[in-house]
Amino acid sequence: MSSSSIFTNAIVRRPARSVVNGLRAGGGDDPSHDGVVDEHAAYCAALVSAGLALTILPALEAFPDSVFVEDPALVFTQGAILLRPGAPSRAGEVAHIAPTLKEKFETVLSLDEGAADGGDILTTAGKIMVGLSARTDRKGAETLLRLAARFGREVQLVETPKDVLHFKTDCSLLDDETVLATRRLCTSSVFDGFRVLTAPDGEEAAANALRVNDVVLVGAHFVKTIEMLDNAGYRVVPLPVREIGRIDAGLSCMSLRWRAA
Ligand code: CIR
Repeated sequence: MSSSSIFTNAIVRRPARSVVNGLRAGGGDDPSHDGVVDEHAAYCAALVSAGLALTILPALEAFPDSVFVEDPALVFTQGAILLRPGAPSRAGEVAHIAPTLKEKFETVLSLDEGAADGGDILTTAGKIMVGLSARTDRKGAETLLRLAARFGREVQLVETPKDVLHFKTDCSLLDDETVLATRRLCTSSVFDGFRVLTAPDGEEAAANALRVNDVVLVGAHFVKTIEMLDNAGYRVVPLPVREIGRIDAGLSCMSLRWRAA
């Protein structure tokens, strides 16, 4: 199996009632709280079925977007980095995830300058790609580059397409050699050296899939993407994402995943 897709552990956080007020770029209806709870439960069950040991953190009412634990931190086998989310309403989430990371990892570093969201960080087998976006600025990305070097990891700065929330809104890793990406992202040379499967037109949001061990979690209503991945030989687990999709989220953002040493 691809080294970049092997995970043993994950952290998730229960959705707060306030999740209905989660940030969204394009406006639109609130998600239903019950719907998000159901989608989150299905997601947690899928991670457990894929073989992960889950740590489930309690809901944080003061932080509507805190269910998206991917954004305040970056984790690896060797340690963790506390980030600085670019949305002011999310900055306080870092202090709430820090104690758990300090319990789980011997080394926990902190980004002390700039801004960076985990949603902009794609960890591949060879390097960590950091997308500059409205949430991740150059200062944050360059600081991250220096911190990741302390874990022996190389960082490549890349551009997130304009008006796209996060770099990983538009891509996910399917295995060490292959990414699933939107057409608008792969027109740049960002994935040179990778095999690229393009999300079918109209299913751009499916690009935020999640490869975990031997399965790929994909939004259940992205039927063309599921067929494409199925035909390419991946074992797809379809999951409901319509409610979290209303607040600009997909499948990577609800967990922090790593392979224990
Ligand atoms: C936000 O705008 O921050 C949330 N509503 C969505 C965050 C999604 N995070 C992710 O994909 N890593």
